[in-house]
Amino acid sequence: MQKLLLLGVEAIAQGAIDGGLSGVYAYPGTPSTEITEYVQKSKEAAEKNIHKDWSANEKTALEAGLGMAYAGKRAMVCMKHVGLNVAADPFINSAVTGVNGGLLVVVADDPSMHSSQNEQDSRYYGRFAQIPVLEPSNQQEAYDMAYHSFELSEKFGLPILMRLTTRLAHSRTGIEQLPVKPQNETSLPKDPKQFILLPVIARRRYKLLLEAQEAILEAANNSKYNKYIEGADKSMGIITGGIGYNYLMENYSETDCPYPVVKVSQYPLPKKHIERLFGECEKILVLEDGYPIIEEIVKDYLESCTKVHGRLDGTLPRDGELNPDIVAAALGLEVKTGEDTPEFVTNRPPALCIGCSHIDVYKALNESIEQYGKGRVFADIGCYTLGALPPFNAIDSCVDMGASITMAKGAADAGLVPAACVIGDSTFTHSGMSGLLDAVIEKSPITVIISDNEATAMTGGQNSSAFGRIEAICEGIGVEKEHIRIINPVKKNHDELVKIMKEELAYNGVSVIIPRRPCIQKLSRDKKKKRAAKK
Ligand SMILES: Cc1ncc(C[n+]2csc(CCOP(=O)(O)OP(=O)(O)O)c2C)c(N)n1
Ligand code: SF4
Repeated sequence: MQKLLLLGVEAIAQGAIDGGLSGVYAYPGTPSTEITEYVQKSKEAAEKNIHKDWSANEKTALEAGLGMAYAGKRAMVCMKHVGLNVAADPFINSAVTGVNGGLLVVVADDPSMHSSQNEQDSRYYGRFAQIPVLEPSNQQEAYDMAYHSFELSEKFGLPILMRLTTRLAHSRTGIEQLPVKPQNETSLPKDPKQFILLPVIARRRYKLLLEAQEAILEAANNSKYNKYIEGADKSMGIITGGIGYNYLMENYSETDCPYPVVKVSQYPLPKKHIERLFGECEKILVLEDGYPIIEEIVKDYLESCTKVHGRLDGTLPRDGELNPDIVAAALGLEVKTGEDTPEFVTNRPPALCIGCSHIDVYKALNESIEQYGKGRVFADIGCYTLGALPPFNAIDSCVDMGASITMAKGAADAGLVPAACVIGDSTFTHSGMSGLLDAVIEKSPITVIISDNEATAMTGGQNSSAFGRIEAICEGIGVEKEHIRIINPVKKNHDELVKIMKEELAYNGVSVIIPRRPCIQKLSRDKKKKRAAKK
């Protein structure tokens, strides 16, 4: 079989395609976005008619993936870690319904928060849902796991969670492909009631999930991804998972690791290997990227708590991602520092692009709202979050997708009137719409600015589900037509935009202002694509 040079995320996409995928459902989010983009660009996926359009948010993506798995086909759902909070309801319930065709949920975590609001660890969600969790330690494993995950899912009749972290997602290596499998035929679940989670059925389904736990643990004990690796020096044993294993091996690239190692890449924890390690070694070092979940579990279920070292006792930093140097320090090895960074390499703070439409929106907003005083602009997540930085200093919050409208409503309820909020077009259809409905029902005095650049710009300019629909959605939700104001935010319209903003801030009810101008980066990328297509 040929070797392909792939990023970790691309390896997952190719593994899923080769493993019989019928549909990918996703909402973009770094570092997971390229899984879906790879399927979107794949000729093979197009020939096989694999579903690959973006979903409005992670919850709708997961539910659609579950629907495909209900119909007997193999589906993959992809998101970044915080997306799993949005999809948590169907995710946890999908472990109770179970699946018919295989369902793989891929979640990319971002320890050190390179492009995220937190560094939550999705392995907790897998444990919470009580389903098997896969965590690749390299790109080949990512490919193999995606390929085989559908069989595992169909064997247990449960969704499978695959968790990876940024460095694995975004580094590249050669991948050996496996023979391509056909897609499943459409079929109905054997138990026609299993997807109807009425309490009487849900209780029965939940018992089945609990009964499956022993077999799921046995599968982890015997998984080819989990290993006990012999080592002569028993003064220490090492438990490591995912990319932590890669970093460990990097420290012993010229010699064998002298300590016994348990490599964990399929959860629940392979108790068999861990008990052996505890029996043989004087102390235990846990190396894991993300939260100290392995460390917590082994401390809980094995007696000799004092011999476990890791993030919880300060042997490794409590937060941030792992790297080979942190691992070296924990192993007591010399930390080899690289060359000093040359002076001309300086940190470049993120900034809105010159010519970005959000700039004109913030210039007008700052001028319009000044008379009411500070602290009343609730924003959301997207390029426009950079309005928090100088020279704009225009926003006062950014919490999670959709929180701008709802927080403005709550602040207005508390008497902060007027309250304004800024949200992007993609974020609006992701999770802003339902908050707008709350505000309309209570006629809250808020001014909603949907800064529409006709793209999901922050994650690379993917199509936005809001495209061409925003004013119709707002009207449908019940915003009064005369308080839906649309304007092109360019310099020559600055005074007009300020006038509109002042009028709507003074209105005692819900108003929506839609400054609409395409993202210039997306525009220039689209132009290039068109030119290339003409050649
Ligand atoms: C729950 C969740 N899913 C995905 C993301 C990743 N993400 C951050 S901003 C954004 C979209 C922003 O698009 P839009 O609202 O249109 O604003 P723009 O960047 O175009 O200005 C996405 C997908 C996230 N932070 N949280
Ligand atoms: S990518 Fe687009 S939306 Fe983001 S800052 Fe640049 S121009 Fe603005």
